[in-house]
Amino acid sequence: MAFSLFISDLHLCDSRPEIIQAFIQFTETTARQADALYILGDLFEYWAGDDAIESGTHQESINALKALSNQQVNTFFIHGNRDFLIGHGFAQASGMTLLPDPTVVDLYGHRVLLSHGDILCTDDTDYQAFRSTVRTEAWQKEFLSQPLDDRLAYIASVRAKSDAEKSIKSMEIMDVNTQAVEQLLSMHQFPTLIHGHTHRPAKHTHSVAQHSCDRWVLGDWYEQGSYLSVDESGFHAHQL
Ligand code: LP5
Ligand code: MN
Repeated sequence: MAFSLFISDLHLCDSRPEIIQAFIQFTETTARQADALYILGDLFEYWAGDDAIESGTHQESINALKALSNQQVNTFFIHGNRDFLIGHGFAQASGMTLLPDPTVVDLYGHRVLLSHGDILCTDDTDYQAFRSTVRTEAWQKEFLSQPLDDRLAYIASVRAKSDAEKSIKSMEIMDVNTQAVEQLLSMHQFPTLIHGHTHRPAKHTHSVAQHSCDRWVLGDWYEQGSYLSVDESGFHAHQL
């Protein structure tokens, strides 16, 4: 039966080579059988700009994605909060198609709304303020004009600050806001929502204006890979 796959929050980085290998293996096995693979953000621990590819950054993973798209599997990417600087250079090297956040797709008779999920964390006002700055074209243009080493140093300081702030934020603040979820669901005529970001894999059901909408939260790949599939019969969660 034809199917498509969804993953997010792999946080690939050289310090976790086993996750890189798990991902590559996934692209060579399960994903190869699919019609499409949707990566819903935070594929990488951080992304400093597409010019980093030239220095060999993530070459193996990019090659694996390219091989997958050469095998006629459609591959799509939605930006995460850690790899929002992924651009056309990456898209070209990996064969992936970049999609806006959120995006609605029709798959085997199911209407599906795809997002990284960070836009739904509206209670995290410090993060949302940070996000609205770094997602502007002007900020990104200025940032990307700096030498790669300077960018990497800046990213290290932002990561440290983010970790420090996260340690004192409550779990509720860092989760999605129910009202934001339900607003998004009604804005898009009550689809099934799939997102990542919170690293709290689950299936939730929201009752919105007399519609019942499922919300699937994808898991991260820190300890073990996981993915969601969809086919004609519906949605299925899997562990690697
Ligand atoms: O990713 P996760 O789940 O750990 O945390 C997020 C939010 N944090 C972030 C920051 C990223 O983790 C790290 C940066 C990634 C690299 C991006 C590359 C290019 C950009 C260059 C740098 C801008 O997204 C975290 C949320 C959490 O999700 C849950 O939703 O809470 O948000 C924060 O903690 C952000 C803080 O609240 C605000 C950070 C302000 C930083 C300001 C810059 C200070 C510079 C320091 C100089 C000394
Ligand atoms: Mn994220």
